[in-house]
Amino acid sequence: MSNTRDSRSLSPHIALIPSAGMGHLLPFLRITSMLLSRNCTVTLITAESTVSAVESSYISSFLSQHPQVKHVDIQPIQLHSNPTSNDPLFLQFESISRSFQLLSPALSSSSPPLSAIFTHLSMASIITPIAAELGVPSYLVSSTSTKFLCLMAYHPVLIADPDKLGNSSTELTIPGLTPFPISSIPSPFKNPDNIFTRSILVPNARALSKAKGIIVNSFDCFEPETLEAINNGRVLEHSLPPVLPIGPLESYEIKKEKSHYMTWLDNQPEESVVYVNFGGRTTMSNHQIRELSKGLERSGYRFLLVLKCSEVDEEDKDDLKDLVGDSFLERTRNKGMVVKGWVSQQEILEHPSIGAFVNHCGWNSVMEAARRGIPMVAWPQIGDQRVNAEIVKNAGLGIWESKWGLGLQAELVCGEEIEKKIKEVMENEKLREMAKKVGDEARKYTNIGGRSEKVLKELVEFLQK
Ligand code: UPG
Repeated sequence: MSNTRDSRSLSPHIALIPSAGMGHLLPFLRITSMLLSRNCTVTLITAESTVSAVESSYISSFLSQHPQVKHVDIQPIQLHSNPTSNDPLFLQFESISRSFQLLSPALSSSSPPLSAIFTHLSMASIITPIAAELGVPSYLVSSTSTKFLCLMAYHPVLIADPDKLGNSSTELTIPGLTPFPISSIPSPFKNPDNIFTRSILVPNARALSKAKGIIVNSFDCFEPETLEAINNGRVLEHSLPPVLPIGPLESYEIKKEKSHYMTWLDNQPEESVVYVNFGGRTTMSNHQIRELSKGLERSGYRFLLVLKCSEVDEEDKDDLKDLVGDSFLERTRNKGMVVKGWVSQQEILEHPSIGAFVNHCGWNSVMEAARRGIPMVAWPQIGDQRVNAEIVKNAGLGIWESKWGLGLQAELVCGEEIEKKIKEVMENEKLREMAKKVGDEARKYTNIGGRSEKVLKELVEFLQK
């Protein structure tokens, strides 16, 4: 095979390297599809064993629907005994990041030669030096909010001056941005000895400035203050390369048989269903599941409730009846549907029957709701999610009860409180209008000529040169 760029009008050849977990994989698949429709040549580099079965199945069905994608499957390096953490995502991350350190030969022999490498933020410290050695520009893909990205970029300053997060502080100020409530800052940020902080946050925060740019799944009018401050060089000028907002990312067509829950949605009136899903890896206590079911039932609204009981899908063995109770399923048979495991959220959120979305504020979910203008009840748990919830509230996309916690250690939120929030999100006309406006804006940004579409077009044109 020739190693020179062929005459196919020098379309850029981009290698995409996602990180572990569905929340990181899906935005890469979407960007891959967006690049393909802009005539780019694309190589997707994934690790052979994934954390969840659903990850492998998404990769293989994406590849079979997009046969033009070149695929490199990397065998992850097995970690030795005595692992540093028991978090399956973290272990997978460690294993694939070690194997990606050996990617140089595969990347340097790419044909046609690479125009750029896109990798996830969490791989910045590994991939940016490889790209620099090969003389190929590297772009980081941020799957979180731009505001949380700023917090990551500011982390080296926090580590150098721990007083900024001292016990008496209630807020953290990053010059140029509105302050972050301390309660929204994930605890590993405050603990330099934490395994996540040492192995992922610190090296990657330092590597951000080495990239040519950071592609963010966001759009100016959703995070106006942050994007404006960055674009005008008022914030983190030396720690961040140019930030390129191309969101909300376009969904790609999923060809598969119609699922039973989609058929059920077809039979529900427009905007009548409350959709509840806490993403790919959020689990909650059985007690909290019972209270959530109670809240849904008491609200009187139709619902589609999706439950997961384990971060790793193949380990999820709990029976639905034990989780919500046999009688609950019986009583709500005509009103709701409960599904355990993975659903196609993209298809669900695009269905006209969906009236509201109760979610943990994983950023992909937030952008998917924004794209459709669906009002949310934000119920964040860990990581970036509280920062994201505040953005959702400020953008007018949803409501957030900041006292609510989620997850096994959190204080129980009772059914009556949940009922109230569901009624509020379904009945507050002003909120529904504001959320619709967010959806209208999102479409303006991503339609031809819209700002997000232009940013991607210009990037592709730049890489073509
Ligand atoms: N999804 C489905 N079906 C499901 C559950 C999720 O299709 O049953 C999709 C969903 O549409 C979304 C993605 O999977 O595209 C999940 O991503 P996200 O909503 O961001 O949630 P997490 O999986 O929890 O994502 C992790 C972190 C989150 C962070 C995100 C991006 O938990 O806090 O914002 O990664 O970095």
